Amino acid sequence: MRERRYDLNRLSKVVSHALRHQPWLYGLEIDEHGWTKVDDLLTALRRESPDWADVELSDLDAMIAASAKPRHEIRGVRIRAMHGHSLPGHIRMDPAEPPPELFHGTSSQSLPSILAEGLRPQERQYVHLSADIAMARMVGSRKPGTTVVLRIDSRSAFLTGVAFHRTHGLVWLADKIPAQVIRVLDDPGRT
Ligand code: HQG
Repeated sequence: MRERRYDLNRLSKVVSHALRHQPWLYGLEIDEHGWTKVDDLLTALRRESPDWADVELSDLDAMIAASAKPRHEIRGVRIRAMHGHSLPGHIRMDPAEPPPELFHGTSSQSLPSILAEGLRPQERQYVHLSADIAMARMVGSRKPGTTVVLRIDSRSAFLTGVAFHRTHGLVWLADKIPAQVIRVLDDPGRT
């Protein structure tokens, strides 16, 4: 096997940017389920940086394998981002019944608005929820201010008609989360 030459984290960030946010900058077409051709992505990456002139499928496989959190999925000749999209429109995801509770990490600065109007997708296509508290805390810690973890009664939300989508075991998507099913964890420092 070829010796790994790439910064896989950097590669992952650029792939995410291309597949989630601005595929047109890379000459990519994303279909309604989020897929694009691996060959087209490789062509775009080779153009993107001289460092990636020889990038190939095995490097994308290595990038996916190296990520602690699943972000990209390759199926046959296609690749897609599994969550995070901000493209105009909505990537179609299969609806699924969520686990009874899910979590969301955010900043204390956003709390009053979230408790008043619920969770909204903001710049992304969907609200992103974490399957466990540790991941929610990590997501929240990326925002400025004190991290707050919210517990979502996803069973109640589901029963009242909120659509959920499973991307992989760790991240769930929803169109919105009503304020009534959101609770602030008593001790956000505890896992
Ligand atoms: C907040 C990463 C005020 C929300 C992560 C969040 C995730 C509100 C921010 C994925 C609000 C949006 C997405 C309301 C929501 N009023 N603020 N009504 N409703 N917000 O970055 O969930 O590592 O778009 O709490 O792991 O932080 O990149 O979403 O703070 O899964 O693969 O508005 O991105 O995945 O922020 O993160 P974001 P997010 P990757």
